[in-house]
Amino acid sequence: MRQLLIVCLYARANERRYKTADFNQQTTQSMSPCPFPRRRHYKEPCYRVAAVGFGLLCILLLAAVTVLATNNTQLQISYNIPNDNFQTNYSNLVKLIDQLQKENAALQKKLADLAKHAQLGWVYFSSSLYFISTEKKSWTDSRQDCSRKGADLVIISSREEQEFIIKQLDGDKAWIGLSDRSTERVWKWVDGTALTTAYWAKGEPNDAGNEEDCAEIWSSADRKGWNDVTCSRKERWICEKLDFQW
Ligand code: MMA
Ligand code: CA
Repeated sequence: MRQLLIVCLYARANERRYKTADFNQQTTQSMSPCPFPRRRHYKEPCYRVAAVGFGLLCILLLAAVTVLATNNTQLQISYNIPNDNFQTNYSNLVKLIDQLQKENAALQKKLADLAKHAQLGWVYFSSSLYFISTEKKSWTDSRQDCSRKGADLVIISSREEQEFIIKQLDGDKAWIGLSDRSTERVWKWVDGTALTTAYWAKGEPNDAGNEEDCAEIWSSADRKGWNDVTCSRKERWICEKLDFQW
């Protein structure tokens, strides 16, 4: 039905074109006959024209589809992006960038914090920051100073940490966060934990004069290790900030 309509319109259009051409030439001649005869007879040739047109259109479409498909494949190959995962990969990248920006900001903050501590004399070792005073105070006043600095007196929990502190002290001595003030001979760290592994100097703790309840660390060549002394004695002290993680 539709094909028939197209054929008719085509035939009529040709007929009209012929008539117009004749008028423009101002001729009195009779109009040229339409190459497509009216009714019945034009049906077959017009059909053929339509079929050829349709065929050409098909070829054109096929060529277009082929070109587009080839281009798409080339695009995928050159960017190496699997088409199905493109959206997922993109949103994963966005998430990753966001995460990296946050991590970078946190790291910048840590670095600034570390720089500030270093400027004030703190030293970093194995996830902790250490401050060794030049001043001398009683054990309690020393502990208070550490607290003001956001720390506490040092808790020594490994041979490496012991060696590190001895090295830092360079022959001198200083308070550590250990005492038996609450119960005699029961040594406790400032965080409330019991003493398990001790690094006492030879012959210590001796509670000389029955009044030595606070611990200090010696670093001299001949006497290395901890010693118990009178808590009111004025000594240098060591503060520790735990868990300074990178
Ligand atoms: C000695 C020794 C220690 C004691 C101090 C007190 C130098 O070391 O007896 O055990 O604590 O003296 O000054
Ligand atoms: Ca002692």
